Amino acid sequence: MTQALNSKQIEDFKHQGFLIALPVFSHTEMDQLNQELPNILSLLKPGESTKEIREWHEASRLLFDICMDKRILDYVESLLGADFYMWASNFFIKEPHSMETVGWHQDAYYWPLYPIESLTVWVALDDVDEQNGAMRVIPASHRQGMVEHRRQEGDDSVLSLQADVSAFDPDEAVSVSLKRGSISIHDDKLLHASPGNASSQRRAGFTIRYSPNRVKCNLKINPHFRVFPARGDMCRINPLGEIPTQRYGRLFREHQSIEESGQKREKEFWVKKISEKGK
Ligand SMILES: O=C(O)CCC(=O)C(=O)O
Repeated sequence: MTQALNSKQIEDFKHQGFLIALPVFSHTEMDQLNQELPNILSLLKPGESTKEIREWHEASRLLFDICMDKRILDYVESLLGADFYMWASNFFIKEPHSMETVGWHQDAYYWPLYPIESLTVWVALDDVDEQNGAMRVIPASHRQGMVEHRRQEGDDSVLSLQADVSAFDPDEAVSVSLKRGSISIHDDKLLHASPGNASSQRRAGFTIRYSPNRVKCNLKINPHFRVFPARGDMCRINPLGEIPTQRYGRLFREHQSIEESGQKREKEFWVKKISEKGK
């Protein structure tokens, strides 16, 4: 098994639920990627925002190759073990002076995946810090299990289904500062959020999600779910995706919104709770 992370980093991830500042891409590679990014963004239709760029690794070889970069997979293998797949990617781009935030949440609340064992790699396309709206995380919050999420309207968050802030202390949050080309990794139960970008510097991140092969998607909730085996055995319990051949491409499928998926997932949690009580 590949051990790109040392045993202290693996322990830290288990205890804190995240790792930061892991080097991956060189400055030259980042310059190249940022130079090519407009070719992807130009595929958005009028009225669509960068949030709509979801799972375009299924249509764009440029993005697919980032998701399957050996250096990233080596880190992920240290945490998930020898058999895992990649299944999602999206951009979180905050332009200068953009007040859009991401409310407190746990990724697993939105994903119809069982068991809850997935993780996210956040690739920094820019230098990211408190000034331009870096992600904030609550260390070790993944160990307290799932927190109730509630609908919250009327703030600047791109997510309206947000974690109940009475269940944790937002003042314990730490900022995930990253140099461009480096990555952070977070557990799917870690509470995280991000503030607006009041600075004059762009804050762009590309997130990639990975799961062990034993993790199965409820296709009734997400019928578009496609996996790309990354390491080890072929994943046989989820539908396989097709590797894209064109360098820049987009999906035209009707995505279920993240909110919609969260609502269905919320119902599932609810049903589970009732059935647990009934035991
Ligand atoms: O980049 C951000 O601001 C939030 C990212 C996020 O919520 C995630 O990667 O799950």
